[in-house]
Amino acid sequence: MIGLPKSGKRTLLNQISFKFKNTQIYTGDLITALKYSKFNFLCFHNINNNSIQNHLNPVFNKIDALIFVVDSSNLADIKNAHILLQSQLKQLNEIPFLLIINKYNLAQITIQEIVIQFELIKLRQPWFVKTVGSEISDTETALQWLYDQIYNIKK
Ligand SMILES: Nc1nc2c(ncn2[C@@H]2O[C@H](COP(=O)(O)OP(=O)(O)OP(=O)(O)O)[C@@H](O)[C@H]2O)c(=O)[nH]1
Ligand SMILES: [Mg+2]
Repeated sequence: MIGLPKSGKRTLLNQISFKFKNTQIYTGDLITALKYSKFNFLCFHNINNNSIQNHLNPVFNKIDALIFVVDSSNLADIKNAHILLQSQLKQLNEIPFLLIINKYNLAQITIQEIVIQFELIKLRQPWFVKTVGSEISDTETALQWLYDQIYNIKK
């Protein structure tokens, strides 16, 4: 999981670990690691232009999917979010991609506009979009989709 600062990554992780009673196995300034059913969940809190691969320690030596969090209440950040997303997707193989549109209760942009602006139609890998608001959000369907994608690929 990556996203610009203040996109809401940490809040989302806390909600996920609370709701699904998953264990945060490590949390720090740079990364949070979470055990979510059969896959490990890694959040990079301060990713910039460096490749995710460069941040990986030997325990997490392969990335199976990418979750990108974007703050829909902050129009000024949308362009930078797209740039970050593109630079990261370029460095990863065609892994399943989940876009979480955060703070959708305060959105300044619609889901359709983000899909167009982020050029998701052009992606070659499977992708899925989920909007979340300030309440404990229903991330379950999106995470289940991700799990199914990873599982299918590994079968
Ligand atoms: N309205 C609203 N605010 C949110 C939501 N999620 C997060 N926030 C707020 O957005 C701000 C940034 O959230 P963080 O969870 O710290 O996001 P972050 O900076 O991406 O997390 P890290 O970079 O991992 O530390 C905080 O003030 C949160 O309270 C949401 O769904 N709705
Ligand atoms: Mg932060």
